[in-house]
Amino acid sequence: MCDSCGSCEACELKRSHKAINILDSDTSGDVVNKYKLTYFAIKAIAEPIRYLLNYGGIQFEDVRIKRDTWINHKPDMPFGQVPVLEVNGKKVHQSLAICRYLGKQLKINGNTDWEDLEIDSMADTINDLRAKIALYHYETDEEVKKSRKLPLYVETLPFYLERFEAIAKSNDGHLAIGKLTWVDFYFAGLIDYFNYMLEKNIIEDYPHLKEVINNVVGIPSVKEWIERRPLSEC
Ligand SMILES: N[C@@H](CCC(=O)N[C@@H](CS)C(=O)NCC(=O)O)C(=O)O
Repeated sequence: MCDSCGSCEACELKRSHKAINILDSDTSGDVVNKYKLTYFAIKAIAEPIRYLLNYGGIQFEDVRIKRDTWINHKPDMPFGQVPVLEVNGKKVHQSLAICRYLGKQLKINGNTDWEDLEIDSMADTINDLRAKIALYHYETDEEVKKSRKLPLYVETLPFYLERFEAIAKSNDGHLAIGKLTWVDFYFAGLIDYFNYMLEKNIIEDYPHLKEVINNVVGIPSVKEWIERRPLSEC
């Protein structure tokens, strides 16, 4: 048992209490927060948020909209897209901003503005990589898609992954500031989506990136979520 490892039973308990305490309460002290996460029935860009909510012991309604009914829900979303997190009826969009917010709430952000900057810059870089992969994966013109494939696999991917690997190595199996932060959850939550879009395990040859993932998915509450979450292809 330890007080700060982040993954033992004592830490889990402390975290779930902390998650409840940090949330707003009404004047009687009763916890009133209701969390609802709306997305499609896939992991993709909502899964880092689901990991963080589970890590924090925060109960949430996991709403999974079917593609054929999406058109009915779209007008209800602040910018017509999902994921959308709703806290006591207040809606907020943008997956990265939501992860950052939960990271702060759960105290897995930086201790200084500079540390927050280091975490943010990694998160934005992961998001840049996501955009480049998506540009290839979602291209509908087969010729254009083909022309994007080689540069993506041979140049772009190694460019990012080699740098991520070096960062993970020098940060003791984390992507920033040498300890578990929300950007580790961001990467671990997105990795299945990356692998799906690229049809390969992109971190196969990167042991320190595997460590980053394992440091997240090995946390009991996250592990438990992975075991019970609905199956989805990406
Ligand atoms: N930058 C936004 C992107 C949101 C986004 O692209 N959502 C897609 C699903 S991954 C969506 O809602 N698509 C349906 C639509 O645009 O009608 C975020 O990270 O939350």
